[in-house]
Amino acid sequence: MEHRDLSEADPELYETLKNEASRQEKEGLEMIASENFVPLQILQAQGSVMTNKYAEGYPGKRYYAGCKHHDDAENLARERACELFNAEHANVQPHSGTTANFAAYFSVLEAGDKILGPVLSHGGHLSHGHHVNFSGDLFNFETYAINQETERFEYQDVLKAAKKHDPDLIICGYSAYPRKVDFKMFREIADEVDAILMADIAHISGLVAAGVHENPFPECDIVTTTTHKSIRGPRGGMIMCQKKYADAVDKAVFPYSQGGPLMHQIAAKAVCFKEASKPEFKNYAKQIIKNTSALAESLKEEGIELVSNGTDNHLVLIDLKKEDVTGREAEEALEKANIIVNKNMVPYDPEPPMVTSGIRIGTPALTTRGMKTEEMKEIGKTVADIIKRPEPDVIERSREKVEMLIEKFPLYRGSEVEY
Ligand code: DSN
Repeated sequence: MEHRDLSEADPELYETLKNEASRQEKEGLEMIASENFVPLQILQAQGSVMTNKYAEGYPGKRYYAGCKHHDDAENLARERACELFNAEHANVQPHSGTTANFAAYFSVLEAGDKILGPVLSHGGHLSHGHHVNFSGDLFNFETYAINQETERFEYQDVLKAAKKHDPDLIICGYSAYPRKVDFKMFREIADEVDAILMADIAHISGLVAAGVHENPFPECDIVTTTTHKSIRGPRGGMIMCQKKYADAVDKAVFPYSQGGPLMHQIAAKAVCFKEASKPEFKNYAKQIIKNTSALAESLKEEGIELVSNGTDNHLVLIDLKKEDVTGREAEEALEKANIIVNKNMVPYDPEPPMVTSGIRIGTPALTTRGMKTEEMKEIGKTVADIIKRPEPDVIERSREKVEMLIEKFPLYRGSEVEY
């Protein structure tokens, strides 16, 4: 086998990687709430020899020989996850958040069982019962809604839905909800109807790990997450649970829904959990909250409406119903100014999903770059300017401001990361 530098072995692909590195470094304000930038140590683990091995099974019980170092890596990831989240058991093998949810459902339910989840346009995820997803196809999903007045999930509404539908499992935790998730409230409701309680903390796991958001344990029975959002690790998923569900969860991941684990990703998850346990990460998570709050205040000062009138976490959801632009138009205009966000349904949205009346904006990635509240205030004003008047002169002026801002906050520049 010939080892060659990627730049020589595959110049076309190398060029593509360089282009993407350059885009991330210089071309835009990354404000998609689910994205982040990982440190070099995560990239190293992901690009390691751990990719070369099949390791079906779990530490100490593999289907192939030669897994002793893979056992060490997976044990590190599992133990660190349990410590970080105060969990009794962790399965770090899910390839993604959606496959984690698949396995989590099937660890305690059978196809056709009833799940109560959020109305999807009220902050849920495709894998929380959308009809185009396995979840909506295989399970009997019923929903609870955001309260139209407070624009939050309220006890009486969720309880009413739970009593009406009598679900086997209730799911809480969202992709586009700017407020804290009240796990105690959900536990009370789950107990009322004798349902299993599952939380999907994919978006907020970094905040939970750092202690700036309530922990879903001990209230929740099963908790799923991705590892690449606010927790700033490699792309992947994870399931944590109370001990009594450990065997069922492990079996539902392998052999029920996955084959060989992606051991290079699992090695990087171990690194991620170590990073997330450090005091620096706590400061990072606190800064995310301060930054999002500054962004929200600045948008409100410019007359922009926010769902629930603010935020407790890493994202704001702009409600554009009273503006002259749709979510799609705002997303496109902001992209022209190199502000990267996504259009998003807002609760009770009159527009379809490809148009929407909302914009979701998150701060984890820019906080990783080192931006603070001052920059967030400036960004809030710029976003508001574009929403109010998405004309070429405003976009051009904003693009120049964005360029100057990015220049001051290097990402991988100066490090060993080449692509
Ligand atoms: N795509 C993720 C998000 O943006 O929330 C969820 O999978």
